[in-house]
Amino acid sequence: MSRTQETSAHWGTYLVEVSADGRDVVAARAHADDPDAAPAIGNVVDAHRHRSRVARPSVRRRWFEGGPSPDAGRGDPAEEYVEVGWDTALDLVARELARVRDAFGNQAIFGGSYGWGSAGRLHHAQSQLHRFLNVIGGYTRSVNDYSRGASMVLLPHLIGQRATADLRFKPVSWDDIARHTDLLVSFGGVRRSNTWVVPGGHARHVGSGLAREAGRTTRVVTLSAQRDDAFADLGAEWLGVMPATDTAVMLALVHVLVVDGLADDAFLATHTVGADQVRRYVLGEADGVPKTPEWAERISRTPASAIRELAHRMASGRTLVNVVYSLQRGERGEQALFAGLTLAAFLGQIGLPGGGFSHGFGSMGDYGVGIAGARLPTFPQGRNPVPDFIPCARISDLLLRPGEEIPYNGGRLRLPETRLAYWAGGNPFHHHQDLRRLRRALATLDTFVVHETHWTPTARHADVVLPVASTLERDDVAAGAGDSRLRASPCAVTPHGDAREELWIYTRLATRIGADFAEGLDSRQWLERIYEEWRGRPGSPPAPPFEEFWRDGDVALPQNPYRDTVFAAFRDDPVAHPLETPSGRIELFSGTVAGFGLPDVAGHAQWREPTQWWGSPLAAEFDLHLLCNQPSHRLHSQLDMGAASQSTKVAGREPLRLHPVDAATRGVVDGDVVRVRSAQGSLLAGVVVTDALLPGVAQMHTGAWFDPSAPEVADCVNGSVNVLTRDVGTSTLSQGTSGAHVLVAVERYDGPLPPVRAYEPPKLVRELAE
Ligand SMILES: Nc1nc2c(c(=O)[nH]1)N[C@H]1C(S)=C(S)[C@@H](COP(=O)(O)OP(=O)(O)OC[C@H]3O[C@@H](n4cnc5c(=O)[nH]c(N)nc54)[C@H](O)[C@@H]3O)O[C@H]1N2
Ligand SMILES: Nc1nc2c(c(=O)[nH]1)N[C@H]1C(S)=C(S)[C@@H](COP(=O)(O)OP(=O)(O)OC[C@H]3O[C@@H](n4cnc5c(=O)[nH]c(N)nc54)[C@H](O)[C@@H]3O)O[C@H]1N2
Ligand SMILES: [Mo]
Repeated sequence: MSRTQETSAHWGTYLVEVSADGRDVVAARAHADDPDAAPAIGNVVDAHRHRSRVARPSVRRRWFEGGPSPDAGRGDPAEEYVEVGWDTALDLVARELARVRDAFGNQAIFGGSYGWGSAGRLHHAQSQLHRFLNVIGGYTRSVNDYSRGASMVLLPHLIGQRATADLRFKPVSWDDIARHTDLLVSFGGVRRSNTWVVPGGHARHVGSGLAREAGRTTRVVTLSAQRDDAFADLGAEWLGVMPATDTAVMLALVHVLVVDGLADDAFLATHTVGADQVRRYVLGEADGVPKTPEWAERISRTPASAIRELAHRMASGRTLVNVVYSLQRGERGEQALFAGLTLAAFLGQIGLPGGGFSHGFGSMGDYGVGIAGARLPTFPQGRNPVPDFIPCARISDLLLRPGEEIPYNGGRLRLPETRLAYWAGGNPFHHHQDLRRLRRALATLDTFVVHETHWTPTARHADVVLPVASTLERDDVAAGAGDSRLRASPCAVTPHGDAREELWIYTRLATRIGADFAEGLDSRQWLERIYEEWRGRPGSPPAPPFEEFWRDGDVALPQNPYRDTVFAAFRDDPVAHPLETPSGRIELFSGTVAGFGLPDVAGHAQWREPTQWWGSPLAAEFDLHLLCNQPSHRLHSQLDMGAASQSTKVAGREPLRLHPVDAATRGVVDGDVVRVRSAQGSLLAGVVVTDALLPGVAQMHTGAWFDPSAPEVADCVNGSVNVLTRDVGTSTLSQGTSGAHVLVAVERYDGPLPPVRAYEPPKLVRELAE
């Protein structure tokens, strides 16, 4: 008899059916009461016992035999791994950590380990690793994320820390939009598929339903290069804009507001600083170029008449300006955010219900739910005494430019020399840009240790791979921001092969290095401890003792809608409730940022040409603008071998969407294989022809597993977009990722088709002594 139980992932809470022997997941399905379950659930069964699971601790043979050393062979598909027992593996890793620490210092260990891992609160891979590295003396860390790398640095200068946090955790609700907003103007789409994901997962996916409701009463305009960015039920009007050019459109909208007398001068005078500099800039007094709709059309291809009309519509009622994350995930990405905030300020509605500015509507499923996030149980990470850090997207720079300095947020960061990198819960060969460069960067290490469930491309670059138990193989608790329930996510099946919980691994590694990781507790005791600590904290919701919670399977979280935002109070009285900026107001001109004297970011929003846009000189050779956005049928690269993700593939590889005109000029049709080239690298993809794109724009999702097995054909034969993208910071201010965009050339590929080998494990040999 099989049994069915609940489990939780970033793509939601769902049910798994487990075989009678407790070994296999035989089915995975949505909860009956989940109104919009994620298709990613359909990947779970195949991925769980896939041959790409890591079964035993594995050591790259050349490292095993030759010892720690820089090695350009890392990631070579021909590299062999030696499977060893846990004692051998733990001895090797402990000895190497101690060597690096003692010979070079703890800053020579990079433990940033960016990545989403899995949803549980205890087995949170990064927290576990950080605690471990802290107890052995610390590590070089990373800050910010790949999602909002530019926003996280820029916004605090413009609106202060607390208002920045509100934009993320107390955004306007769909309910307020339905009730108050006449017009929602979204730069970048409100994609239904992106709302399937919430960090920590949600008990039910209510976001798209709320959005649909709001769409009944609120007019929605999306500006995007893709018509189907906004989901159909929203009934949005589509305005085409070439990627990476929104800033020009936003500035032109401000221009119209100014010259047609539609700007809210009273609000600008009392609640902002810098409106004059913006006015001078959009009128062309500063640089001789008035930022008219006609000027913007030449940059964005958005019709000037549509821009002019939109400005008038925006000024005629309650309007919300939304900028999704992707706009700032590119070179000069700060500017779109800065200009979007500036536009909202000129409309004068910031702080009004359903009006003003939002950032990230449609980017994650927790936006718009409108429920204050309850505090959740957390695994304590301890303290890191090492001061060194990098913005997370500067990982290749860290390894390739030791001893150099890079500009960051007005200061300069020294890049320490790194000997060992330790990654758990992330897949840099999914998330980072310019994978050929990343490969060169990793070649500089003495040692690369990776904890993984699967033989991901990152694991295949590691010297030591330790197999970890998946979410389905351990007890945990899960919830996301604004969630309705804190849920037990009990172990469903026995671990694959010799896989172990990370807590088990770190406990033993720490002991070998003479440190204490777990304070004598096993993972079940830790689970109880973080739950009880949470329950006992002032401000936590009423919750039963752990045993009762575990038996019941969940506890309700308070569902309090919030209204008390920083912006609402600031709007009412900017003197009594100033923002945490130098002026206390919204800084449309930031003296702080201007004072940094950066070559690429000024004190106010500006149109700054990136290298990756259709008007750049590069476009002569690379004549299509490729959007590299989030996949609908998986989370990033996770479970890409599963049925749901594979169902989206074309010719067995990641699909590339092309406009019919662009397909015709290249002589390709649906189902063809193409070679896609950028200045950085090349890949194979399967073609989908659609008129949902603007001509000149192509689109691929991130997350196909990097497959370097046929370099004579392409750098990746499976379609990982990050072989194409450019590894350069958004700007010298924030140093975020530029992964959202890249210019490419596309041609039909008629040669012999290499097989996709991304989901095969490497050649494994057993250590003879074991
Ligand atoms: N070109 C381009 N690149 C992008 C983006 C883009 O838009 N365009 N988006 C960026 C963004 S916003 C993000 S957030 C990143 C996402 O990048 P990542 O978060 O690195 O991507 P994931 O595929 O989620 O990688 C998580 C890895 O953790 C592993 N894992 C799961 N659970 C556990 C666990 O318990 N322990 C351990 N040790 N491992 C576990 C999974 O097998 C998987 O390999 O990608 C970024 N990269
Ligand atoms: N199903 C699923 N959902 C996810 C994720 C996932 O992996 N799978 N990942 C989650 C994560 S970690 C994050 S950070 C969020 C990311 O959330 P977003 O950054 O909002 O998501 P993207 O899909 O990268 O981009 C959204 C849309 O923006 C448009 N776009 C891109 N560049 C431009 C531009 O320059 N101008 C305009 N106007 N539009 C542009 C693209 O058409 C794209 O479809 O998604 C989350 N949601
Ligand atoms: Mo993200």
